[in-house]
Amino acid sequence: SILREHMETLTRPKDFPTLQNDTFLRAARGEETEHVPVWCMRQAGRYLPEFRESRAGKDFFDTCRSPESCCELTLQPLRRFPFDAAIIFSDILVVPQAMGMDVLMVAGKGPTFPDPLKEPEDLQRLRTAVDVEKELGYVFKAITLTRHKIEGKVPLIGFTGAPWTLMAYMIEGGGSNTYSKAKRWLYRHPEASHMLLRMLTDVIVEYLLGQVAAGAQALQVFDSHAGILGPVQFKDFSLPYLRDIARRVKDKLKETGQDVPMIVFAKDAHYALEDLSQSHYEVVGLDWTIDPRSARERTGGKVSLQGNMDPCALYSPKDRISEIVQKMVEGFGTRGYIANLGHGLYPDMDPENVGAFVEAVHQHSKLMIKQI
Ligand code: 1CP
Repeated sequence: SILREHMETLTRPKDFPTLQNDTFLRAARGEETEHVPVWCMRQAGRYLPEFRESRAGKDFFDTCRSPESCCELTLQPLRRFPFDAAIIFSDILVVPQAMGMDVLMVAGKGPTFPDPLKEPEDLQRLRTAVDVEKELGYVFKAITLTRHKIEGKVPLIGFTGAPWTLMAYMIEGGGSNTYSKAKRWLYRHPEASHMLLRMLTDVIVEYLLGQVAAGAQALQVFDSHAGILGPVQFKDFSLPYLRDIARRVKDKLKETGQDVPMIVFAKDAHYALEDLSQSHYEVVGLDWTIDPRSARERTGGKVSLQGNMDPCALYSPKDRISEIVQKMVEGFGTRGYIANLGHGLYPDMDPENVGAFVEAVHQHSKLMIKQI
């Protein structure tokens, strides 16, 4: 273990402050903890008045390109709530930007691609060899700065969009109800679709490795639009790339003795739970449409689970939130479990209820662990 400590010193990139609360990392690896760790997707978001103030009048992607702003926005929720992890403020759409596409944030509409991919010929507009350090170095800087400023309080999570989810945005040009333009590619242009998914996968692997080198202590892959695919298309157009990402990132990290837990969150893809639990990710994130006990059964103790309270449950009174949390924690069990919502917080949510959620997870899980 002295050797192990020595190895850790050698590979520690930038002399970061010592981690004080590693509950989230231990739960990700299925180890024992004193309480169930908790964080929220979109915890750095518009439900916080200080977030709205910091973001006011500034372009969204300009904010993403400012390491100081990203650091401040990442830290804001930690000042209010005893979350067990932080997620770097950024967006999944910085990857299509790095590949040469324009993406604007339009107020009231969300992210918009003025010139989306329409036909396979349009793939020629994408950069073939993306210099990830040059195009996305601002994210790496934000991570390094935040890892220092977090002062070892909790681990810092890096993230990316999954290939299918990013492909969907690049073809749709923004959010969509049906994703029929992107799905049209899958049926009509399967080879071009696979080519695009491979291009995205290559950039994503480099991007995640860069995030770890910069200081990210865990990685989450968001396949937010997995649910629009059925089981057959998911197996063909998403799962192989999700697996490839985890395999390649882990193999590369192993070369330098590093090991960072990876989380896959394929929203609304519970038809793929068995497959996802055998895809080299330590943690499978769950949306709220699946029952905790059945998720445990179907993943057979192979992975840790993360989730999955309906975000809208935060509209309940606080005592009701506590009851809902207790049921959820009982359903998942306290080992190999990271509490979270089944998707991100909404802008109209009451920060006090977010606090009640975090407190309920800690309180109920501490009691349950003592009773074991
Ligand atoms: O001005 C604003 O603040 C706009 C709201 C916002 C925020 C706070 C957007 C626009 N992005 C973000 C930050 C963000 N995006 C984070 C930060 C860290 C945190 O969670 O605290 C993360 C992890 C993301 C990831 C992201 N962006 C996803 C995956 C997660 C998910 O919600 O499924 C997706 C799909 C996006 C695209 C995106 N960015 C923003 C919006 C409104 C959307 C969704 C658009 C749509 O599909 O309609």
